[in-house]
Amino acid sequence: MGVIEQYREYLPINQNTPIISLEEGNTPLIKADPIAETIGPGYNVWLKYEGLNPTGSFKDRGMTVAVSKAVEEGVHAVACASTGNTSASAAAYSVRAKIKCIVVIPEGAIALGKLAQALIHGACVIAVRGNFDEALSIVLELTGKYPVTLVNSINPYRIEGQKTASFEICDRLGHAPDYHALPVGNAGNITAYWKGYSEYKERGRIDTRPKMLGFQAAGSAPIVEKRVIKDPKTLATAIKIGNPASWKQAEEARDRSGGVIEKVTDDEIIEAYKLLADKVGVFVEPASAASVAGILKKAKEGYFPPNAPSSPEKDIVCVLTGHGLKDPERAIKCLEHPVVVDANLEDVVREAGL
Ligand code: AN7
Repeated sequence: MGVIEQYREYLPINQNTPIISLEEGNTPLIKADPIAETIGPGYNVWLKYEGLNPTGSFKDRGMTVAVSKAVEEGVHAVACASTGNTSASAAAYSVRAKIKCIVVIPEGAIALGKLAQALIHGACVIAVRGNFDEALSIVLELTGKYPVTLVNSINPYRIEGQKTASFEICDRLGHAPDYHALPVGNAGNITAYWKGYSEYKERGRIDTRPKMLGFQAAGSAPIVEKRVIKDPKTLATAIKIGNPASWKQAEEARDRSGGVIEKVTDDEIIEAYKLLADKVGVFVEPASAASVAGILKKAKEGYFPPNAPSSPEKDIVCVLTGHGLKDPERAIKCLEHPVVVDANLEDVVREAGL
C-alpha cells in the first residue's frame, strides 16, 4: 500500500484522483544504539531510512501525490529542477502516469545514480551550465508559461505527501519523538514533517511535537547565515542549494518547535556517513548523513540535557533521506581500495587474516 492509500483521510484526495503509486512509504525506523551511546544515557536514536523508497529517496512520498493531482487536473507534462533525487522520482512516477517529464539539472553536479535513474526512466533531461538555484528559476518560468506542472516542493501536493513520514514515525513509536533531525536543502522536507506532526497533534493522535533540528552543509547554509549563497559548495550535492524555496516555512518550523537550524562541515558529514555504514550497517548518501552529523555535533556542545534514569527515555529521530547507492563514487573516493591478489586460496587466506 502506498502513502495515499495509507493516509488518504489526511491528504487532498477525492474520488476523481487517480492513484499514481509505486508503493512508496512504510520505511523502516531503525534503532541505532552505537549513535545513541554518543548522545548520553536515557536517549534512543532512531533512523528513518527513506532510502528504501521505490526510487531510493523520500521524494517518492511527495511525488505520488503531486503526480496523481497533475493527472487528475488533466496535465500531460511535469517539470522540475533538481539536485538529483527529485528528478529520479519525477521520472519514475511520470512513467507510471504515462506523462512527459522534463528535468533541469546543474551540469556535472548531480550524483551518478540519480542521473542514471532520470535517463533510464526516459525523462527529458536537460543539464544547464549553472547551479540548482538557477535551474529552479528557469523551471519556475517555464511552468508559468507552458501547460506543464511544477513538481518541485513549491508544489503544495509534494509537501502533503511528504508529511506522511511523520505519521509513520508517530504510529510506530506510539508517540511523537522529542527531537527530529534532518538535512535541509530546499527546505521542503522540514516544512512537510512539521506540518505532519502539527496535523497529528490537531487530530489528537499525539500530545506533543518534536523540536525540529535542521542541518545545512557549511558551504551551502543560507538559512544559518541569513543570506542567499550565490555559489554554494559542498560534497553533499543533494543539499547544495543557496536560496531555498521554503526558507520562511523552515524558520517557522524551527521557531515554533523550539529547535535549531545549524550547519555541519563536509568533514563532519563524511564522518557520520562512515559511522552509519561501519557501525550501524546503513548506507546513505552524504547529504543524508547531515542529520546524524548534526546531532553528534549538538551532543558535543551539550545540547541534549542528561536524562534521569527514572524518567522515560527520550527519542531522537534522524531522517536518512537517500540511499548510499545514489552516489557510489563518493563511497569509493573516501575508502581504501580492495586489495588485489592472484587467484589462489593461499593469497586470499593471507589477506583475510585467517
Ligand atoms: C538526499 O532532488 O532538492 O530540504 O532536487 O535529495 O526538502 O530540499 C533534494 C534534496 C535532503 C533536502 N536529502 O531536502 C532535489 C533536492 C536528500 C535530498 C534533501 C534532498 P529539502
